[in-house]
Order: sequence, then C-alpha cells, then structure tokens
Amino acid sequence: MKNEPAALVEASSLRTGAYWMPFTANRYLKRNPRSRVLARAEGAYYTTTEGKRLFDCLSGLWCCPLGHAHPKIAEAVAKQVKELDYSPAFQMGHPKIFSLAERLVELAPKGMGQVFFANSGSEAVDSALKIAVAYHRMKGEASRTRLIGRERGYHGVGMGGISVGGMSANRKMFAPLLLQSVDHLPHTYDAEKMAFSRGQPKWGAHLADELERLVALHDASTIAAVIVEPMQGSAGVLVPPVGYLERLRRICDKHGILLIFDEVITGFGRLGEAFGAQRFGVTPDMICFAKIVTNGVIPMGGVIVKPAIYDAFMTGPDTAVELFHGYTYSGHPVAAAAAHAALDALAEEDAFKRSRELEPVLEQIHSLKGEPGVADIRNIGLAAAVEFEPLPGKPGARALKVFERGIEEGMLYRFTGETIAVAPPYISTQLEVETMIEKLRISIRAAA
Ligand code: PXG
Ligand code: PLP
Repeated sequence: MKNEPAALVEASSLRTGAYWMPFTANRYLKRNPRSRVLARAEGAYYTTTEGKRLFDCLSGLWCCPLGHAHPKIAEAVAKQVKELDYSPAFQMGHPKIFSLAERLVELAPKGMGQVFFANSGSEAVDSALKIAVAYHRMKGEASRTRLIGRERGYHGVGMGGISVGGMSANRKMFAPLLLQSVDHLPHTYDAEKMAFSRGQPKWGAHLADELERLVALHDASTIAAVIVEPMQGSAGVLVPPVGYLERLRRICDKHGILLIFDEVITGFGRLGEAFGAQRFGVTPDMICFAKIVTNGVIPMGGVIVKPAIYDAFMTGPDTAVELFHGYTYSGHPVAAAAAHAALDALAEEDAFKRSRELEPVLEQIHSLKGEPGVADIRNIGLAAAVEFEPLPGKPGARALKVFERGIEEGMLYRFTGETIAVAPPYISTQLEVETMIEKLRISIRAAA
C-alpha cells in the first residue's frame, strides 16, 4: 500500500454499502469501484480517485458541454450563494429568474411565451403533462385527458414520465402505478430500412400517421397531448425520419392536440441549434428542458409554453393562484445564476456553431462499421451511438466490456443495453473527437 498514490488508497477503502446508486449495477460496481469513482473534473476531462484522466465522451450525462469547472459558471454560483442563496418559490420571485425566463423564450423558436421552472427533466415532463391536461380543462374541454407518448421514449422517471415513456424496463416493475389514459406511437426505428444512416433516415415519415389511427381509436376529444423527444437520446440516438416531426405537427394541429417536445437532451446546442425544434423546423406547443441549461452545474429544468397556454390560465380573480403546481426549488436563485452564466458562455464561445462544426468530425464514427459485432451506427448533431449484436447468451455484456476497456484507454463512454453513446463536449478539439472514435475502435476489438 505504501507506494500507492494517496488517492488510490482512498478509492479502495471507500465504504460503498449505504449508497443505493441510481440506474446502476450496484453489486458489480461495488465489488471493484476503483475506476468508477470520480474525484475531479476540469474542461473535457474527469480524473478518477486513482488519478486516471478520462475524456468526458457524453458530457457528463449529456449535460456539461461547456466543460467542467467553467470559471464563469463557478464564479456566478459562488457569488449567488452569498447574494441570495434561496428565495421562496411561491408568491415571491427574484430578478434573475424573471430575466432567465425571458432569455429562454428568446432562445426558443418564435411563438413561445412563458417558462415554468422545475429542477430536473423528470419534473419538467410531469409539469408539462399536468399543464396540458389542465389547459384543455381551462378551455372547456375537460374530456381531453389522454396522453400519447412513443415506444422507446424516455421522459424521466416520474409517474407521468414513465407512463408516457416507452422503455419496458423502466415501466414493468411499476405497472400498477402507470397512468391509465395513455397510449403510444410506434417508435421510428427499423434496422433493415435505416441501419448506418448518417443524420436523419429517409424512411419512416409515414409512421407519424399512426397518430391518426390513435385519434380514430380514442377520438380527438379525449386526447390532450402528444409528447416526443425530437431525437430519442436514451434509446440510443434514434434520429427522426425526414418529414416525421412535420407530420406529427400537422396531425396535432388538425385535431387540437398539444405537441410537446421533450428537449432535455436536444436543447441548447446538442443538435447545433438552440433546440431541436429549430434544427428540424417544427415548433411544438411546449418544450421541456433541463441539463445543459446550467451546464449541469446546478439542477434545473422547466417547460417553455406558448402564450395561448399561459393565457388560458389567466382567468378568474387576479388574487387567486392560477396553477396548483410548483416545487420548493422552482426557479432556484443559484440555479438561475448558473443558467445565466451558462447561457452567457454558450453565446460568448459561439458554442452552437462549434457543435455544428464538430458534427462532421463525429460523423466519422461511421468508420467503425465492419468492426466486430457492430450492428448499427447512428448520429445527428454532436450525438452518436454504436449498437452491437449481443454476445451469445450474454445480453449487455459486450457494451460493458467496451465501456471497461474504454476506461483503460482514457475514455468515459456511456453504455446501456447493447449500445455505446457519445455526445462530446462542444469545447472538444477535432483531435479529441477523432481520438474518442479511434479508442472506441480499439475497445470494440478488445471486447470481441
Ligand atoms: N426527458 C429526456 C428526453 C431525457 O433524456 C429526462 C427527461 C429526465 O431528466 P432527469 O433530469 O430527471 O434525469 C431525460 C434524462 C442516458 C441518460 O445516458 C439520459 C438521461 C438521463 C441520464 C442518462 O441516456 N435523460
Ligand atoms: N414532501 C413533503 C412532506 C413536503 O412538505 C414537500 C414540500 O413542501 C414535498 C414533499 C415536495 O418537495 P419539493 O417541493 O422539493 O418537490
């Protein structure tokens, strides 16, 4: 032990029993936590307690594209804690949250008007679903209560989010708790038709017409909203077919159904524009956001809505609460300060442009086609996923092996199921993105 660096001793002596880790194989990780415990982060790199430097291939969990320990954000947070550390969220406000709402409306596609704040993507989604149902009721259409999600969708882990979500692993354990009035569109993935597509697949726009079938089945008068991720992130970067989102928009308009884009991953430049809405040229009625709004430094999420939605609630006596919903930490001043600093930095560093410049570099990930076990590669914006054929009899084992080899190679990839996902920081250099891809090649070969 004597010759080991101090940090290594620290990692091996960790008492891991009390921490129930989220979305984690607890027993496996705790058997050997060494390479899985992060001590520091700066720029595009983490350092483990062992002293190993890891390139941050997924920008944290999709949330830190400006890099870690960003001096402006760190300073804004430190200053805010001393200036106004907490402000009651109900019946009170503070200057930075009003101005932040205005900034977010400006960043959003034209036609959005107000922002409701929460603290995570899950809360943002549950807020949006509640607003949708309440909105129709305010408009005298109380029968519109049904929510339509999509297969393979991920909308966080709240009761509403798992109900409209379409990942069976996230739903089956909690089946009795799922909302009743929910239906799902089919997902848009078909390996035969679109494997190894670069950017948007050409096939699949017609799958939006399934919404017409759900309308025919349930009747439009029972449907409140459709919620989709413009690009399905958690499912492994499932990119919308050309024309698909446009068709969903048209069908929603035709039937008076609200369209909600869950942009928790796609917001703030991941697809090269402020939101996926701009990238795809489709404006929803509500946008859920979280993650990058503070560069991941302080939790924050929220819902951006069209003025018609907000206005529908602004009736009755003006001393009455209009929406019976909110969180203790809605619009938290420290989160607001972090968000202002993150938005400043995104603008000053021309980060959306940087994201667009790196997109063709990341697209070179398609050079991994033909490597052992690679079943598909998908990409759009600064996001990509490699999907593997499962190792015989061992589901998920291949991606785990790739992930573990990646750590040895100095790369922190994201693995789930049979996929490795990457969404590098906007501050990455071309060489770093290229290296990330080449190290992935080495790791895939090693896992074969
Ligand atoms: N909606 C979408 C579209 C998301 O991607 C959430 C809601 C929930 O956000 P919170 O902040 O409650 O976790 C998400 C979160 C991954 C990964 O590796 C994805 C998410 C979170 C953690 C990991 O794909 N997405
Ligand atoms: N549980 C209890 C007992 C509470 O008092 C509150 C808030 O006051 C909550 C849950 C909700 O917490 P939050 O507003 O942080 O979501």
